[in-house]
Amino acid sequence: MRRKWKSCLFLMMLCLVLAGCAGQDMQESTGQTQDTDTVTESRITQETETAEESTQAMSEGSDIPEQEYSLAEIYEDNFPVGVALPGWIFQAGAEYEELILANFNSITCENEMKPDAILDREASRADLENTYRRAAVKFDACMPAVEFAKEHGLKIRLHTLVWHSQTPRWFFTEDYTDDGELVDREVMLARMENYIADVLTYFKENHPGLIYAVDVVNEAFDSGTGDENEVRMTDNLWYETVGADYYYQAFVFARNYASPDMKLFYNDYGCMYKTDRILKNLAQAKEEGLIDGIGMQSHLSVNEDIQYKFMFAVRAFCDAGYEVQATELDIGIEDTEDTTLMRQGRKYRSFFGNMKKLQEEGYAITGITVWGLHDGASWRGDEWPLLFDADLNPKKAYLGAALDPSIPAVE
Ligand code: 9MR
Repeated sequence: MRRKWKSCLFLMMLCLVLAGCAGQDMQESTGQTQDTDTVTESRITQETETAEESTQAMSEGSDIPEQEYSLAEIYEDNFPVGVALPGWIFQAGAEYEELILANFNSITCENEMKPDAILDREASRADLENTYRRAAVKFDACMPAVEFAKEHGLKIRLHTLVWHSQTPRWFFTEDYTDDGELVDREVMLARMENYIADVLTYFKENHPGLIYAVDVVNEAFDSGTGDENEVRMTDNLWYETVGADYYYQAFVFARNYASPDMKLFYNDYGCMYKTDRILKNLAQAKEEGLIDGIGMQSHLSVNEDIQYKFMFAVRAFCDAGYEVQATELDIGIEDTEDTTLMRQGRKYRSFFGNMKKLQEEGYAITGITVWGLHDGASWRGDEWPLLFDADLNPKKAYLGAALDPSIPAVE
């Protein structure tokens, strides 16, 4: 994988050198800046700013910076480095594929393994007698990701089985219609069990070894919704049909049907602000051996305290016996001034650097996944939160994640 990337880079560099001035003329006539072109074509090169950085980054006799990284390789002794990908990206062309394969060894489907992608409404409604307790499922939406991962030896995080969002209302009703009457606890527990069983069994039997982590439950705890333990009560049909223990029941079923190499995760946002609540609510499942890890989504902003507050939560979860994965990392900024991009780079450096350090100290950190490949494809596109810009150019965020010396650590 790396060799392919290197030879591709070499070819691109050769072309650029040969193209020389002609290339520059063309840039002017097409209105593109040289900076954009150079970085775009070399993809994994870096914008250099100071003489010192230039000396370090330039290859001899060429003005093409030769900084080359693979995040997966940098952290290969620590944890997998993943990226969330939408389905369309597998048809988006070779440059996307190259970039993914050069940097990541794990992927998460951004939407295609969620219940609204897997549940088959037509098939469920067509055969209600047989599907009343076991809704039909289909896996066509996630197939491009599954095939891509298998072809290139990547692993997949399965996101997600039980979530109040992106789970259609019809799944909770008597006749699988949007406005039907909600079923009772017993029926919904059966549907939950069968859904979890069918999804996990499908991957276990058809793609053994592919799924290494499963977000069994997503975002179940929220303050101020009315539940005494701060289980999310509002806008949550799982809570409404099954009750406050729905997340616990999901882990019971998941453990029953998962293969031993599928680690079972509770995944949530804002984990550093609700560490105690998460630990308290998961205690029973943990005690019973039903859960392996906590997925800290890590949708952060450049103003948040990563080094102390976030890492404190990581240590607290690990100390309580959980694995920790950062499952949806992105770090938003408010503008794209150079100084802001540098701050973002430093935050990424802090995030990756501290996670690596803790892992090396023995904390069970078992993955970092960024939530999207580039700013143009991010759910927070107006906050430029990712490692690559919309033209796939590496940002200072990327250099920070790669622990490049041009991005000073936050001390
Ligand atoms: O990135 C996902 C976006 O494409 C979807 O429109 C959105 C719909 O709910 O879900 C986004 O992913 C979410 C993830 O599944 C759970 N944590 C929050 C993520 C961002 O909203």
